[in-house]
Amino acid sequence: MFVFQVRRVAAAGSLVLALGLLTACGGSSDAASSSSTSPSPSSSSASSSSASSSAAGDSGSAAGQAQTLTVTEVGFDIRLQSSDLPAGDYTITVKNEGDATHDLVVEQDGKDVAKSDTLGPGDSATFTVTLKPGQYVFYCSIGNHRAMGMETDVTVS
Ligand SMILES: [Cu+2]
Repeated sequence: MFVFQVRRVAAAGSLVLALGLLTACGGSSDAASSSSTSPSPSSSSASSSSASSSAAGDSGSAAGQAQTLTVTEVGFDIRLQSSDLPAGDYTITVKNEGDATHDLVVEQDGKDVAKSDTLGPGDSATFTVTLKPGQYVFYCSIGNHRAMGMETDVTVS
């Protein structure tokens, strides 16, 4: 009976040694803290759990994929493929295929949230905007173009 207990202690000791070797292999930066002689087994297990959490590393940012949208301005009309868009990050390309100078402004609840450069006839430009669920208006801010009909409602959901 006594011999059996001694063997169990020896086995436990070798297990601790093996775990120590594994820890040393896993994170060399924590070798100093794991090799420190701590008298109580509870504190040693706490240090090993902190070592494993530090090994998780940074997960990075899950950047959403930007969607592309093309808006064409012809005459005093603003045309886009769909006036119902899913929310997300957008890269909007504006093409001025008319004979006048135009731009494109993205307005939400009466506030401009994004704007393209001013485009001469035949020019195009790209800008980015994050569209959240809500009601938007895409319009041209040049002169009185908006009053002439250069605006279109867009629903983002
Ligand atoms: Cu215009």
